[in-house]
Amino acid sequence: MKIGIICYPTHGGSGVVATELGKELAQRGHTVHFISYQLPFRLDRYQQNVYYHEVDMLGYPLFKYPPYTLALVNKIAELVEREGLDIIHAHYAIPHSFCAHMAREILEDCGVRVVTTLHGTDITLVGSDPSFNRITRYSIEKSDGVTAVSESLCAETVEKFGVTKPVRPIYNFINTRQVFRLPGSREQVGCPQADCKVLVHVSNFRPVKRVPDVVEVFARVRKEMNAKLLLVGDGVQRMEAQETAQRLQVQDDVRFMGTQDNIIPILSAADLFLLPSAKESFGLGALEAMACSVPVIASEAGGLPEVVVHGETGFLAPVGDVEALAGFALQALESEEKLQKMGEAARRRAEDVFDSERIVPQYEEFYREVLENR
Ligand code: GMT
Repeated sequence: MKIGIICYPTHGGSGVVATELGKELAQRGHTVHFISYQLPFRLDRYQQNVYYHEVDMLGYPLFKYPPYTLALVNKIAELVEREGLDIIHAHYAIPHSFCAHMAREILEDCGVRVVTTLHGTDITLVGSDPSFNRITRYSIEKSDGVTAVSESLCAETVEKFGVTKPVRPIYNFINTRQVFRLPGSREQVGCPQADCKVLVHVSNFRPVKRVPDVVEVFARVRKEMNAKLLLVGDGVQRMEAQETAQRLQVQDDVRFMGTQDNIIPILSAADLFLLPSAKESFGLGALEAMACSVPVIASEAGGLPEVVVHGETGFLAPVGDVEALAGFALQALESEEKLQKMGEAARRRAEDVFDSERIVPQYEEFYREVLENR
């Protein structure tokens, strides 16, 4: 198949999933054309069957807001025509799915099919806002196929938008042959002592991630044992997290590592991964941690209970309940044996349920169904 993938190029989960999907599809012999405003950061080396098309933008003083979406529509239409794309796969409803529909409108009867994958915030935050609500609903209803990254997000989409279009759950995935716990990582992150526990959080530090809660949980753990917290990422909650660390007097044990392209060595140094989000359609960071044999302490939000099995691969607690989250963290850290057992269960779940070998064929099958219904 010839597939066009429209995605965000940044460190967010939707862009990562879109890029990894494109690379996996290309390996399976499909031709994949990525369309974005910048080279997706995971597209860092040449791969056969993979092409990248940057959206060209004319800057002009008249434009207070440069009309990126119009340039994107133009680029999609151009590519569908020139490359004869079978599928445009839009990751994130706003604006990618809408732009795909507009491009098809321009081309008239070109036969290209539009598949939209919903990632979470496009439904729970952005798409639900009155400023985008109608075009989000339109984009879903007009798609030839719609997927969402968890059962929870499928249900929320139907509930929030009242759409009649079926939404197929296809979980996020990870290539467990490429992602696994790397030896020697404790030394690399500067925590070589075996008695020092390492807790890790990775996110974009937006309010939905509740980064100060991460610090609150850590401070309770730190009271009981020698431990370090590695915070990976950056965003609006950084200051608040720093202030929380100062207030709770754990600042010397909290390290702000900034945004990182490769988090595997950091995850490989972790004893626990913390993800206390207010909302989370899936929680790709949690899956990445699990692939590195790290148990996850997370909130019960959204799709997280579909990823983390409470008491087996980690623990889940209500959103904002830092006491409960800390209690579970301490429970997991109780003994080396328990920690190792949970880490192994986490890795097994990543392999058995979320491996790319299991999930990518579901997308291929979905494309075929959509093309057959032409
Ligand atoms: O988590 C973010 O804020 C980034 C966002 C994105 O769209 O890049 O992540 C969403 O998509 C990821 C990939 O499908 C999911 O793993 C995240 O759970 C989801 N984030 C939220 O629902 C808050």
